[in-house]
Amino acid sequence: TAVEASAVDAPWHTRIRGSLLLSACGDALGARFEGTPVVDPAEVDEWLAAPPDPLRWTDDTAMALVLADHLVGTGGSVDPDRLAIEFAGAWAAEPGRGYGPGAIAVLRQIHEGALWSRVAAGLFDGDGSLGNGAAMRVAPIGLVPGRPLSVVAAAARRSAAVTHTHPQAQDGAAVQAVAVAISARTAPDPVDPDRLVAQLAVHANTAEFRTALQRVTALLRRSPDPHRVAAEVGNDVTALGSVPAALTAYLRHPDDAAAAIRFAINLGGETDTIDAMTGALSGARLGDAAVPAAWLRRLEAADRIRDLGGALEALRPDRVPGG
Ligand code: R7I
Ligand code: MG
Repeated sequence: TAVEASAVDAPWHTRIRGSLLLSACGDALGARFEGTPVVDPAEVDEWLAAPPDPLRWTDDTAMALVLADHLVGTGGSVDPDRLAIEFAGAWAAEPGRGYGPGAIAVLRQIHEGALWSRVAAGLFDGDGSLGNGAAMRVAPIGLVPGRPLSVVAAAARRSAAVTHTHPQAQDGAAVQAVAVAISARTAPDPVDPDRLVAQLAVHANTAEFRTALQRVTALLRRSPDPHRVAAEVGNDVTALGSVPAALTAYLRHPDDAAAAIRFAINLGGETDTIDAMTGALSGARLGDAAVPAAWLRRLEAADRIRDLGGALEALRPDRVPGG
């Protein structure tokens, strides 16, 4: 229809803002159901129709905004030493946002003066965290204009490393950032799920992640309901158990932001983070006009998020001197 066509034809700058705003909405809306193994869809519908005011987001968005600010400050690249200190500062200022235990351990030590490179790799008996905390915050890297996808993936890994050194957490960040970048760049064509997932698999280094992405492709052919998606690709706090789930929720409703967000919450489990990642993808494709007004009006710090979107857009190569 004409309405759908214009929504999917959203200009670039509205897509950057749309991604940041819808991700924050998804985080805030999903937080209510975080840790609920099986959610009641009727309760979700009620909640989405009349969410509280203000709609308060969690660590996912807090860290994404730090990263967006960082990118604006550096001109679009990742400086891990600075980024680590900035993340730690945001945690210390607002420790009650719902940070994961591994993240808290790293951020506390960095805040006390430790080098990220000395602490992040030591987490979980030296495995490094495989939590979804690097993927949940990575969208702004995919929204920096004009970067080749390989550069997006590399920057995502660098941003992940300050807290998440496990290869699966790094894959989660790289795949989510590249997915956001592709979603922000490829309108107005209809989404081709097979093609998108294949493009993402190129940026996954671990066999586990590539297998999970193959599962997404197979699953989408069967138009799965949320229960089935959670059972087959997961809905948990790991990167492997949440990035493919968020991608699936987005691809079930690529042209309807509210439906994608609802689908992600109905997965249950780690709803705030899965919803934040789904929102980042959906908003990147559809632009800020697709963010439901009832959510946007209530969203905590919506003006700051919008301004950050504008500042990221200003990094467009043709607007940066020498860029
Ligand atoms: O990844 P992280 O920042 O957590 C993000 C999640 C998001 O959903 C937020 O909204 C918040 O709710 O938490 O924090 P981490 O503590 O590094 O990782 C999350 C969890 O993953 C850990 O608390 C562990 O339960 C698990 N985990 C691991 N378990 C075993 N072995 C992470 N790494 C390992 C591991 O190597
Ligand atoms: Mg959270």
